[in-house]
Amino acid sequence: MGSTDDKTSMARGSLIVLEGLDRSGKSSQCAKLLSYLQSNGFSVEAWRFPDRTTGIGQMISSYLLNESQLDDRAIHLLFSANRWEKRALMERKLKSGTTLIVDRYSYSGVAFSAAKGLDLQWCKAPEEGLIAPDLVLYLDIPPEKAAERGGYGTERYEKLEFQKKVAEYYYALRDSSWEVVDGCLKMEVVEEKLRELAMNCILKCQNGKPLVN
Ligand code: DGP
Ligand code: NA
Ligand code: NA
Repeated sequence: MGSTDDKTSMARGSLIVLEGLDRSGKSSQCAKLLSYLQSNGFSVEAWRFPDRTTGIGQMISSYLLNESQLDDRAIHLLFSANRWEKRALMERKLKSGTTLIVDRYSYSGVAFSAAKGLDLQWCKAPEEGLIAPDLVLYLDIPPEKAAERGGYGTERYEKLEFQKKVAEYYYALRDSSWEVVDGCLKMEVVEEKLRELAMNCILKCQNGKPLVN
């Protein structure tokens, strides 16, 4: 179209979230997607939640490493607060045209806590008002298969029975922003699918799809 030197008409970036069980391949796919988009000239950053670098993030990290104990609801609210403390920066980045590739977001927040037996609606409440993802790429892998992949580490949630429950909640949370990608396909095939879905999303956002909470 015409000139875009008016700042208010600058194309915004996309909020693209990757979700999946532990060991689903999310983190490596985030890195691959980031470098693909960067090498194609897009303004893009990789983020992750929990962001363990903040004060709240350090409390979360110590909990995940079983170095501290916290009430289930208290840790739920800390995970959520960790997303809230980054919200303003997230909005600025998106509005200034930067696409964010985010490893985990509110869906992890709800699925992991609901899997402990907390009420689903209670779990969702503190996530309300965070920026809604434009696209959620769910890497779908059977919990048994994830457990085999080099084994789990020692973090709190990396146990097969628990991950099975998390998977059930993830399925219950699917909405129109989701694209489910078979995480058992060859890595290169998954990579290609994610590229295509991400590119479509970025173009829609550039063409004026609004940013919503
Ligand atoms: P990661 O750094 O992506 O490996 O995540 C660490 C662990 O924390 C992983 O088992 C998933 C879990 N997790 C991530 N976000 C949340 C959240 O918001 N709430 C809860 N309860 N768990 C989360
Ligand atoms: Na993990
Ligand atoms: Na990860």
